[in-house]
Amino acid sequence: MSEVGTYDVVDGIGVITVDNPPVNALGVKTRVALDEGFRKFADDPSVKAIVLTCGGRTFFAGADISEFGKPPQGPNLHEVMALVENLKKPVVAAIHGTALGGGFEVALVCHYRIAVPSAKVGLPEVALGLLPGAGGTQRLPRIVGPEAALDIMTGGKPVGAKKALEVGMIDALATEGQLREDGIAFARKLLMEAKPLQRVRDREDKIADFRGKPEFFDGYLARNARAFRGLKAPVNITRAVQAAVDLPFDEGMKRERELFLELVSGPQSAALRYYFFAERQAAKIPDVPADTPKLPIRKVGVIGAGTMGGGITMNFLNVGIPVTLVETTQEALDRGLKVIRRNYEGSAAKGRMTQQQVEERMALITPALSMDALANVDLVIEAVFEEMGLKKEIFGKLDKIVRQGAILASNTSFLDIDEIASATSRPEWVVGLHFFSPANVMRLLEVVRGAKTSKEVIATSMDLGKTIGKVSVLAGVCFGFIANRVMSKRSLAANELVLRGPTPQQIDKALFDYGFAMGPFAMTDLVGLDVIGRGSGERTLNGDLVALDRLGQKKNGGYYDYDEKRKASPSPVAAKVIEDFAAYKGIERGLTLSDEEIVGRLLFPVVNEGVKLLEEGIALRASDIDVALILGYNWPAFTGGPMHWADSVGLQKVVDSLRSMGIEPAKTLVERAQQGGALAK
Ligand code: T1G
Repeated sequence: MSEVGTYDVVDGIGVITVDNPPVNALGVKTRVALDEGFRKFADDPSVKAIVLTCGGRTFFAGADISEFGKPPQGPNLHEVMALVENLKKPVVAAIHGTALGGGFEVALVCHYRIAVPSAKVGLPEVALGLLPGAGGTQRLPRIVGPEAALDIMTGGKPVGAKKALEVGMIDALATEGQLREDGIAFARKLLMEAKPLQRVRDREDKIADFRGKPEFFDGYLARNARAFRGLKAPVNITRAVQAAVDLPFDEGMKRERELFLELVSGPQSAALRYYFFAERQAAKIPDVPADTPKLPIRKVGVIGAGTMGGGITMNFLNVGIPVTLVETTQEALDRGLKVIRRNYEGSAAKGRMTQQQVEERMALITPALSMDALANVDLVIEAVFEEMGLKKEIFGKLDKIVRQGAILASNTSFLDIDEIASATSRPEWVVGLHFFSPANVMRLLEVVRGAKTSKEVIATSMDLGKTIGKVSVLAGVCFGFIANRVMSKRSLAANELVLRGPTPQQIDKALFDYGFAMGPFAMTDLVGLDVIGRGSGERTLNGDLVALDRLGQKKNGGYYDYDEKRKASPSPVAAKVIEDFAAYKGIERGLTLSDEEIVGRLLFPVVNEGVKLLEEGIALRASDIDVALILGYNWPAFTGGPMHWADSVGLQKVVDSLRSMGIEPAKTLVERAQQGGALAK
């Protein structure tokens, strides 16, 4: 008897309801419930049609990802789906919440699909390094056509119900709050119309024109080469859809299975499935229970309308939270407001929002020239120049102005939160909220916990990330917290290595081929050598280039030369500067390394610093470091992040390489290597 399925009959309509929290994943309990329910109604002559629906917050949200890699249990999903698809009675999927992955694939074996307007449907398996392996690549093209199907599956984004109706993913919209009744009514209407039943698998009209046209699929991959770079799943999805078009259904299903098994057994999917849970694990703070009270954040104050302050402000405007934006001069305020408006107008120009939404968001800003305007906000985020004296002065004033019970946060990217808190009488209300530039885009929010920060403030700050569409990662107080601290080791290693022989382009190419969007030298040229800084007074390689007025892409080139279209080419000038600086440092040149060795030289020190963060208690767990770097620095997610990647490389190899570079491996790293253990479970 199923623990999570209920089956009732309403005037000849069988209703199967599955309620398996938290998201009705298609784990063994859910599959048993489906198998039981459909067998029961298949054999019951009084049942003329069936409605499939779910309890709780959502229709099936996909296969149970935690079951992957474990021995299969209970009825096989494909068998249950075949049972449904071959019923001689109409089956209606009644969808709410997010019918994703295997969840939407189950809906595709039903004869019809209805959904409430707030529902979303989709096939996001690509985010797990997979393809829809329960027939999605074979059925979706049959109802929306191969072009739309490819975009839906390689993009992986959920599709809102209204759009889903337009493209044919669903057949009708239900009314919010009466999905079950509408499902029954829809089924009853089918019986009255007595239309012949058609299985999705038998529909050919949308795919016939693409049969025997490999050039369409090759062209799709060529057009998306940049977006799909390094990724296996989008390629396999494309080939599976090509099979759907060219092969009889059952053969297409076999091809889908082959392409799925290739992915599910590969390192990219293992890394992305690991990362799926890592993102959710980051929300769990051992000494701050999930039921810790969270403070309502209804009004926010932001101090500083520069690049960071403006980006931070937009996060709150985007979710309807008003912001009082404080600057010291009207000119600075106007400049900040102009940048925010320009960002929104840009989105509107791309059709991502309406002009009305632009105005609505801008109207949520209250510009102010005095911090007195922050007296009644729930949260203040300071985003001024990175100078401790200035920050302490501001927090001292905030302490006198802002109501008790408000959170006082600093967006500082490396300064000591405890020292900032010491400027107030309420250190338990002080926390770091470290956004990453561009703050309205990057999804990482480092929540920096001061020695006295209260648990309520931590709980509220962690939850705030989710509210504004980010992932919060808790960090302790140290220079650079998590992401900046570990990634500074990559910059250091790159600047060291380039003096020994490998060129900026060799180093950048090695990291580009590893999966980064660009390497450290191309990034420095993009950001600007003057912005990256000349170091604290001593002569640096960067400083020598800046001294030649080589500021990067924006002026005279930097590590590369640029043509008028900003196309980079190796720079003889930069090469000379590098040689001279190496001579000044007394460093011998002529080292030649393979790409793999370059990657190790730059990234193993990052792993080592990550282990030190764990030893110092700055990061709670290795997977938090992976989340921080993937979301804060675009570390390629298909590697799982530095710590998961180090496990896949082998910790002993990391230890040996560090030693060959003259870097002392962290104690825990050496121990784990000796034990044959792992850093990130
Ligand atoms: N399997 C197992 N656990 C899952 C899960 C899943 N598919 N989805 C969510 N959870 C857990 C999650 O770990 C968390 O647990 C809790 O549910 C709430 O999730 C054959 C092969 C549905 C939009 O990719 O996108 O089907 O931390 O915090 O923000 O072709 O979860 O509470 O212990 O994310 O409201 C395809 C993945 C699978 C959907 C809800 N499906 N899930 O978001 O809550 S592969 C997906 C999501 C597949 C088939 C293929 C989101 C959500 P805990 P949450 P949320």
